[in-house]
Amino acid sequence: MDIVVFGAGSLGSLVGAALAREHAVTLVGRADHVDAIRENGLSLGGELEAEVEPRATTDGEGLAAELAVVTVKSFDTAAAAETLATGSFDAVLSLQNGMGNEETLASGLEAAVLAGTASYGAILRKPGVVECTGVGEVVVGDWRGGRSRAAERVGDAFASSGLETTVSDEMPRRLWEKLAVNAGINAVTALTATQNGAVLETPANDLARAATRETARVARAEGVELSNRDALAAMEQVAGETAANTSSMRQDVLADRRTEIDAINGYVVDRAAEWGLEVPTNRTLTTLVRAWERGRGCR
Ligand code: KPL
Repeated sequence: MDIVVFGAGSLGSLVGAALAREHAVTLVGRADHVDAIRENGLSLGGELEAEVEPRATTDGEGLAAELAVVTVKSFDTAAAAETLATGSFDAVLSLQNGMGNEETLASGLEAAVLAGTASYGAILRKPGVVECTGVGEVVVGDWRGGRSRAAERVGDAFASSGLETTVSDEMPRRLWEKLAVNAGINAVTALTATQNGAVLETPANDLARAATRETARVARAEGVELSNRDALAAMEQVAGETAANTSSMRQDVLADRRTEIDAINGYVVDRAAEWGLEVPTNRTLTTLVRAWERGRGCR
């Protein structure tokens, strides 16, 4: 399959390197990373290994492929949709954190839009070198739920590259479950400067569980069947499996970059307000991370 990975950060590079073992991959990324890939190829190390030579470019305009995998930060989704609209794709898969990305892509693109979640741990060590710090799972499916031929094909392409892949016909629930996981882990680890496993220990555990429970409650208000028990089990399972990993929000904070707080805990706060629900833990986490961003001049 011809695949464009749009947003070659940590996760995009990991997925791109794995896919390039079996497919014709073009990575769209930053200049230093693109230069390194053109010179020495892309090296994937850690718990997944690959030395591959995908095409790499900084210019995402006018590309054509069967599939575009979107891995940009959630606040860059609208810009990504505009750029992708200058090219031609049969399907576009969002493999991003946070909610609302699929709507943004669907409103700007003709292609079939798929939703995805990925729980692999990834760190971009230096330009051209990405490390898999935890084997997780990729789940793909139609973003509105239900069976989809496009999702089956994309699932096969991922699985044939050695990525643990599940095709799901209940993506809305999966996306809320992933949101509950990220709401529990990301801001807490970013603010306490800890690895993901710290949310299993007191006192971070109380905070993470409260944020996760609140998210599940909002999901239920939205008509999604996600019990507190399932959401908490998912959050603690991911925290356990990625215990030694640095969450993406902590990586952003360490690099003085804008975080995805608006699309994670901030999204929970916004949806809760629509339903008249109180989500004090998500509200506090959102306020603190936004205050950090303002202090660093990155919002
Ligand atoms: O998605 C993640 C992230 O860091 O954004 C988890 C699953 C928490 C893995 O670190």
